[in-house]
Amino acid sequence: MTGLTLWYDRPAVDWETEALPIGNGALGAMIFGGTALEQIQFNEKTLWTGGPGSRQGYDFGNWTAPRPDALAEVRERLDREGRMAPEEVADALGQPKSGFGAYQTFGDLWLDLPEDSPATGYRRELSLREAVATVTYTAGGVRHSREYFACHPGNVIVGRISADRPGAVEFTLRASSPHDDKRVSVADGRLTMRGALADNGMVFEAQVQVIVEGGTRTDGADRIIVAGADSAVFVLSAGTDYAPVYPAYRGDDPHDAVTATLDKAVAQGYEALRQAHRDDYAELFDRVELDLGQETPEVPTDRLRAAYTGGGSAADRALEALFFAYGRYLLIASSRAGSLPANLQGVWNDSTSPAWAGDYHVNINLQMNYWPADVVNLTETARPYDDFARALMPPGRRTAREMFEADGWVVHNETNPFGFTGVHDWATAFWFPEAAAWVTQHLYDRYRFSGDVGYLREIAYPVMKGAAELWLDTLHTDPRDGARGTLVVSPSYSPEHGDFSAGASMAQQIVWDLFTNVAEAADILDADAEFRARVLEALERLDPGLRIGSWGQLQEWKADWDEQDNQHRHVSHLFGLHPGRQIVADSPEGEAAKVTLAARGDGGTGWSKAWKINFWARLLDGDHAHRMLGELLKHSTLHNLWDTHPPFQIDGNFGAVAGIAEMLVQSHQEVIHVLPALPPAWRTGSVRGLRARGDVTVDVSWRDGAAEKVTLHAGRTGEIRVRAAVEGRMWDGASRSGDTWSWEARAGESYTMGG
Ligand code: FUC
Repeated sequence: MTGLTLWYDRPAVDWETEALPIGNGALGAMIFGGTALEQIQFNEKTLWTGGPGSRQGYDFGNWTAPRPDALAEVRERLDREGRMAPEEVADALGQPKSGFGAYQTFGDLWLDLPEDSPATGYRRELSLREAVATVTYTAGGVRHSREYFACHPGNVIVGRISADRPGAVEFTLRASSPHDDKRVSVADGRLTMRGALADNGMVFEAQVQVIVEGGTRTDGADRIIVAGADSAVFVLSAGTDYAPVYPAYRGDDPHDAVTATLDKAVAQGYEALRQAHRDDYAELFDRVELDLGQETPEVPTDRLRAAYTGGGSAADRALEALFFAYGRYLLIASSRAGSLPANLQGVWNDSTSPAWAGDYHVNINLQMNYWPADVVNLTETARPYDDFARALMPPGRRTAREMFEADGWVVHNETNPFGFTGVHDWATAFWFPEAAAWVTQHLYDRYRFSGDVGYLREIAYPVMKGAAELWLDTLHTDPRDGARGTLVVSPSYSPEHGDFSAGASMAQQIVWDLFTNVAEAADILDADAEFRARVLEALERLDPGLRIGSWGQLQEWKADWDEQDNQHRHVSHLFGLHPGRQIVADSPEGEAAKVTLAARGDGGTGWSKAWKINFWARLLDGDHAHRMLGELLKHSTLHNLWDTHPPFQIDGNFGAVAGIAEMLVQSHQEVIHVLPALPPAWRTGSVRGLRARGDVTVDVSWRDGAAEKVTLHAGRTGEIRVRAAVEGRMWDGASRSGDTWSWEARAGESYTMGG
């Protein structure tokens, strides 16, 4: 398929809105594509200030002195008075942040290029098929080309500089970094930049090897000079002494690993690295193909986006299909096994003080990053998320013990790579112990997609169980419910507005989701009978957090405080609709969710709009879901198709990809629903390779808004249930009830309906 390329007719000037991202999970780079000066800003995902050793002092967010009665006092006041201002609760339970740190830019590579005559025929592009960024132009009669990619198997970033005339390649490569405690040295065409962060002593090192074909390569004191070459290649490797292990979070000096990685890559050579990259990337990216009936006009991507109307033209659909593919590209580029998960900016950051520290917000943002991972057939990209969740347990247990006197583990509103599981004191965003439960949701969901019991047993279940233990010990009997003894979360806070109260809807729905999942998991694993019985008993008594209020809305709080003109970006009380599975479409709660969403409006920040795509898709309203995609593309998307909050925040890219998938296939309710929310704007098209829970891969084509042919590839033997309005061919043994078909599928077999 054509059109899966972002391209521009000018070099990038602005990092955030114009430069193009490449990455391999651990490493990221932003390509500017200048003709006189090339800038390649780069990152390594573990380079963080803060944490143990920070000059500010680091406390993991745990209370620096015990507060034995603090929580009980807040609870009692909420029981008496019903609500408390966030500032009062922050005074009682918060404390100033110390040593949280921030994700750091590593530095920049610069190529000083000869100032020839002006460049003509300029093109800068990012091919999503190849995961390669290229820059081409003509100057002084010579066609110059550069290509860049981030190779996951080799763990390096590679660039190649070439020209169509022998001997015409000439540049000086140098490096810079805002960390003034670094040293740069050069030997044998290898530039080394090494230092330790002033704040926490974290050691970082990057090495860049330059290799030339023809011409000369000269070592300067801090730069490498290439002249008269036919072509040249640079290979970059970088690392730090970070280790994801509580409590010190430090490992080996990075020098040996960075050297070995680079030596190996250099020995492989450019073509082999390119091939390894191509194979590795294509194996992931090519699993899914989306055709929305698009036609890609020959205009640069910034103009394609600026011309987008949301109205469903073939060019509009081209942008939508490109945006979907780009989200999958970004996930592959920013989240691969062996490093940290994608943070608020994936892996890309050019600053020493990025917005929200470029951290891991867990009151929606980190979770949203991984919503698409399974449904768009990139389950491997979620491995860092699994590792991160597991690594939060040791510090989270200590926080649970010290703050809640509870078993299990906890994390609050946001965290860092150093196990920050406690609190700070920003009144409207410091208290969110439900985050741990929410983080585990995706682990269970990963099991539901794959059916991999080994994964459930070894990886998902221990983390889920730990999160559930906290709530078994912490839920509070709500005096408002008298003899019924309903269990509520107290104190609870609906992100990131309103008052504190007991039993906010999101808190209840998250605990409902966790208890439901962990009880199911224990049952599947035939494990922990006593624990499971406790969970089921608590679930029975749990206030489900689903109330329909005075104007027909789903209530955000247990008391009917919702204001009809409140358009806050968080729509937390619809958690049970998405990403949860407690609220189903066409039920009274589903209808109330519609009322709530309509009142909240179609505005919001980037991620908020992305969430609303998912909500409307789950409510089976494809037109409204598509409208939200339109709002996102029109008003919250930058020239380089990054989502903007503002500023750039990658969750909206990922949330939107998940939302598009939800419009095409849903499977959260034990049935594979094909084309549940197809918008009129996508009259005819097809998608191949989406995943449904139960280890099924789905291909579907549709015409004039109706499914034409559906093929299901069964990964496992067992019952498949499919809801699809499709006419025509059906195999023996399938039974039908309404528009739902079911049959016993055999592993490895494919089943086609219609067509
Ligand atoms: C949540 C949101 C903000 C922002 C921040 C990183 O707290 O409420 O809008 O996205 O995360």
